[in-house]
Amino acid sequence: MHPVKRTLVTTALPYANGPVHLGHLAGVYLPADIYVRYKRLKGEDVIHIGGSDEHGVPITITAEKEGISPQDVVDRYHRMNHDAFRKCGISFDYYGRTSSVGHHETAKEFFLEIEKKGIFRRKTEKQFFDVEANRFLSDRYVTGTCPICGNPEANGDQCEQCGTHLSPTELLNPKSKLSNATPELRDTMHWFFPLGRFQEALEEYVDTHDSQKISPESFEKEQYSVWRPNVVNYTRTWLKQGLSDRAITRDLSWGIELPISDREAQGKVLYVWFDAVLGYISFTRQWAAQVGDESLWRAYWQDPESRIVNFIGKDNVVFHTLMFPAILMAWNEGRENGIYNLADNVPASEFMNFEGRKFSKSRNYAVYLGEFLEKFPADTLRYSIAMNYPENKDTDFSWQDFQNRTNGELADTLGNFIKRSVDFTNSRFEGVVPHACSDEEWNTLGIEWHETLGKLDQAFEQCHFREAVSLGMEIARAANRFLTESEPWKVIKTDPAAAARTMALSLNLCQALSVALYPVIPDTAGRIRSMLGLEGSIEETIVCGQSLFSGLLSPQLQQGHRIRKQSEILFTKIEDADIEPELKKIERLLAETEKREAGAALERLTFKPEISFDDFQKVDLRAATVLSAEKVKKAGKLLKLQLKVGPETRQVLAGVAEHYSPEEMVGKQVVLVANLAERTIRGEVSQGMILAVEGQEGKLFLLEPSGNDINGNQIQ
Ligand code: B3M
Ligand code: ZN
Repeated sequence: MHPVKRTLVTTALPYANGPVHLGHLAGVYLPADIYVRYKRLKGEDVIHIGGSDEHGVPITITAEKEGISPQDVVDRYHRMNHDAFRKCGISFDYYGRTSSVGHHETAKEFFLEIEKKGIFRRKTEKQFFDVEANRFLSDRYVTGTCPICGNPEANGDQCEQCGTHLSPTELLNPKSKLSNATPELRDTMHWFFPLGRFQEALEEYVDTHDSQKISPESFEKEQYSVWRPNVVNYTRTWLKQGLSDRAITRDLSWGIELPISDREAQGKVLYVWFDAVLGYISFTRQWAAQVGDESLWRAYWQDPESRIVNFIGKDNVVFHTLMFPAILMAWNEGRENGIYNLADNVPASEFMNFEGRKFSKSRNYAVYLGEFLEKFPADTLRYSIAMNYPENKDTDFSWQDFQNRTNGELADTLGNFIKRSVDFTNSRFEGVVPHACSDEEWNTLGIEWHETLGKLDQAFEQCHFREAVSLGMEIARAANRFLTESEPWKVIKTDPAAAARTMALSLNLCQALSVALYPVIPDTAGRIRSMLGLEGSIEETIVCGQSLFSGLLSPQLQQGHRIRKQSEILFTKIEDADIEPELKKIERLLAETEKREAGAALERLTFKPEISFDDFQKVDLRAATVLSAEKVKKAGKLLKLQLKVGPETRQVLAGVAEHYSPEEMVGKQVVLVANLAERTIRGEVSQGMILAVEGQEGKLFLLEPSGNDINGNQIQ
């Protein structure tokens, strides 16, 4: 690989609106930490920058719910998450906060620069306004009935029941979450970032990271900058649809105020995603100030030979591959210096599920990192999770797997080997390395060091963390096998020199393992070193420009080196009784979910309040015939129907695409609610509604009146 001058690793900034759980750890923070620790071991210049995302509507909603200030909310979760990461050994060089003054300054600087260049567009749009609360409502503050599935508690941006993305104006019976009042539509002006203006430049940027587009000649050089297929695909889907203007301001009081005095800017803040991605920059600046070299951050962001890697989850892809790069392009435009680099790689993970189900904060179906670490050591978790790293498909964390890996792989294989090596050397060789190992002997252990090292390097560099950690564990297995098969406890009676050779090689293997497994189990690696009587921690041994990894190629412990007298148990086995309460908890949560679902079913049996005959008479139901049907773009559940109703043709959008194909629909007779006020969904007009009934597992059945010549007739 061509040498990289320096690497800046960033991790997605978790919202300071709740505790991070194991899913977050698995997708973003652990892989990033493994990656930076590996780079440090290699003596490379690398920094890891992360922090809390402290703006956004969910935070203000939490604050209002609890009757505290948004600052209180973010203070609580920033501290909690930072602590949990520390306990888990996630080694940030800097962990910042987007509510910090420094971050606000950076974000304002970017806004002003882009504003000054005239790149933003100002547009007036209609938005819901809560008259009682006297403020505009962002999407999340509006709730109402989903026009697709009828869920009465859909959010203004999405219906949780059917998953459809909505805009608040599409909701039926919209209500303000603040006052429960019906909001009214009012004009409001916002700043828009014209993503489309950067379409071509972004396409070129993506091309340079797409394995399909990189020329074979440069592939060797670029292979570590190739994006994963999921990252390229998500990004291309957006590019194909054509990029449009994105509003980057919101009518809110919590966030970064616009740094201009125009009247229209009053009461507005930057959209959370616009400021959050800039957090990577402001935190690097804060880090530089902290290490006493104010301008050092530029080396990581603006030296073309530096490399940036953004670790994120799959739901954050386009913000990092389109939005953030476009913001940087806007900044860079027309500049001679102070030009920012774009990310070289964006390793986005899939999701890790928990006992077969998705982690869900709202249902409290999660294991929070801080809580976990109160019961079990960080390294056992880091190891299990690394072995379940959701690199290119969703994976699953289960307590059983955690117990098996801890007991079988960490305790029985690794821990046992280290302890046996140290104990036997202490009892039979007075605690000193009893033999000078040669490179030849090192190469008779059944481990192809050169090959293994090459593979390890590749695996780490390409973020194949499961493979990298497995390779490390392979060394432990080989070591364990070597010691067991050499039987020094027997051989010592007849051939003490052979036993001495075995023990010297074993101790050297312990040292090699402390290096190879350091990225994933750093605390254990340090404990192995100290048992081996090695001075200083691994971190202290690291020298910039020198690879500790290449030390694996030959034995490092000299004959006569004294190890520590006492060994220790590296991993305590996990008993069934230890995980039993956790399994019980899952059972309870699942039972609660079932109960909730049963409750919802019962609710379905409850009839709506009585109406008068006159009320019913107001509804105009008609027999209609489907003339044509087609799918609606970006709305997987919708079919656009043309209906014949007597002399008229009506267009109706119906949420039945998952139950009926367009072909099946054509020719059907259906029941149309003909006098329902017209509305617009996904930019398409819907003039009425057709009736259906729900069956098992949400399956929909259309009401199909049968009879000859009934088209257009009233249903009574
Ligand atoms: N806070 C979303 C999330 O936690 C967001 C990431 C920001 S990265 C700049 O999923
Ligand atoms: Zn819905």
